[in-house]
Amino acid sequence: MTNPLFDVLFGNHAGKDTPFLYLPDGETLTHDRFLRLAAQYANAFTAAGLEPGARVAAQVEKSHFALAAYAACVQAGLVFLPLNTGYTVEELSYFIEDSGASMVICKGDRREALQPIASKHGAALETLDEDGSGSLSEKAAEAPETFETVDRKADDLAALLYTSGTTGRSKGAMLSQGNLLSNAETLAEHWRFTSDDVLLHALPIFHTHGLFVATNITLVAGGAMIFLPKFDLDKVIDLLPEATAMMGVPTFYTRLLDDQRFDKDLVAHMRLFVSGSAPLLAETHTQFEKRTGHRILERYGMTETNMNTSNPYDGDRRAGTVGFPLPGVELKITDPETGEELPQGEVGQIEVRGPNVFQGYWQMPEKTAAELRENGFFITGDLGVIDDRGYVQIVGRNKDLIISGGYNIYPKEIELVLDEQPGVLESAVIGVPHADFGETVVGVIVPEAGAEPDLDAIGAATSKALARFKHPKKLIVREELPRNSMGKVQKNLLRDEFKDLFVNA
Ligand code: MCA
Ligand code: AMP
Repeated sequence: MTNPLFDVLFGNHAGKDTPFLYLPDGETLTHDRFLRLAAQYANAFTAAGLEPGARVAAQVEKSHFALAAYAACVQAGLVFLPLNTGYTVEELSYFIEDSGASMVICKGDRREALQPIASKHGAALETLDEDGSGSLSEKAAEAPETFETVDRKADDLAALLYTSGTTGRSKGAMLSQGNLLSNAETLAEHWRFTSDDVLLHALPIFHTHGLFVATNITLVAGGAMIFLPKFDLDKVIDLLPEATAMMGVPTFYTRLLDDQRFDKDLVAHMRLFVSGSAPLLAETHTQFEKRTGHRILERYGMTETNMNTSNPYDGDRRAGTVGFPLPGVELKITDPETGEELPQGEVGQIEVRGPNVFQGYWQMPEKTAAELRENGFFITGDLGVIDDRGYVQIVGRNKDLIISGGYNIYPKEIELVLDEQPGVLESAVIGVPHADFGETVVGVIVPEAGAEPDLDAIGAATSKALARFKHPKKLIVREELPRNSMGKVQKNLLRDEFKDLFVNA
């Protein structure tokens, strides 16, 4: 028996003194040292009574300790549930309850606020700060540096990642060992990663992009990562000469292009820049090539599916497209009404099937049935078209979603909060173009008859309920919302009206 994900990502590197992580303080962590640290955390988890299959929810800052906690979960057969560090206590409460997490790991300064919630739901609470301090590390420090890897099968769950939904209720996407491993192996090969690669890692590690794409691929290849706590323009520019590859959301690339230090010489030795999580403007692609001589490789994925398509490594990387379905992934464009496949060249909804596609939504069989067909095709909610050369182009979304700086925001979640505020009759939340984040959030509020809603108080209520990146950058008061003859709010009219709020300012 084996643990396929652990064996390939981590076990293969046991005993290797090759560099794995270049840390911000100048220290280099070898693959072997990292594995010994992970084994200590795995021992700490087991000593706390966690059984294979138990969920471990972690809201911790990015650090090699946090990454070791992920590796430890894989080794101990636990289901890793990473959470955006921006989530409020109210948001966390839902994830802890819904997932039935057996352990919650948080920053030290969150312990007090989370203790009652963890206790209420019977979860153990441990702390872990970015410098490695906290109760989890204290327990791990006492533990042996070896751990007997727990057997797992390809269809056992490895991770639970929450993704918001159009109803405002987040859904836990269940990702199996096989989902993560197949995609990491495919991408490592497709993008030619080897043990010589050094990936400049500036993404957060609580999402698919930073954890399952950037990190898992590097691990499959046995390469190394320059592990930055976050995207810091000066640091990225300083460190690019040490790297061979970088992955980022479009905001990374527009910020780099806005800086004159970012030029051909700085990236002469780089072999690959990958973009995803949000649309990369064709203009950014073109400017990037002009400035650096590199063509960004754009790919397309989702939390539920990992990566689905990619532009070619060799061959034409076409601006404004997300390339071809990855090996082993089937993609079709269907009529949203009938589900029938459409002829090439017609716009429809994108559906995908393959070993990358998740196992369903945690304890939400109806939602799973609505989006994951019995024949294995997953309805992505993205609208696309396949061009005459087979490249997939994403032309829009069939779901009410805003992507700000690579973070997904579902308007419904914000509307539910706004609608509850005193003096508010109803609201509509829309995404409008934003020069830095691609899109940003605007809230349109309709007051109750005779009421004058207090916008400061509404801002404060939003802060308590929702992570900062979801807050409307502007609240606008309107007498009424535009509606069609069926009574449906015409958000397209609002988006059009406010489209210049953040681009021409
Ligand atoms: C930070 N802020 C944001 C965002 N990030 N507001 C809107 N959208 C954002 N994305 C807010 C903070 O709350 C703060 O607000 C202010 O902006 C500055 O915060 P700071 O941390 O300094 O921001 P930053 O460092 O400039 O961050 C911007 C960023 C970051 C570098 C673009 O958001 C980022 O790393 N994004 C990557 C997201 C990602 O990995 N997505 C992948 C999801 P205030 O000043 O008001 O307090 S996975 C996925 O989508 C699929 C599967 C896929 O295909 O990959
Ligand atoms: P998430 O909810 O974080 O899983 O985000 C998945 C969504 O991000 C997809 O359904 C797309 O709408 C969007 N997305 C990811 N990559 C791209 C891309 N390269 N171009 C356009 N949209 C993308």
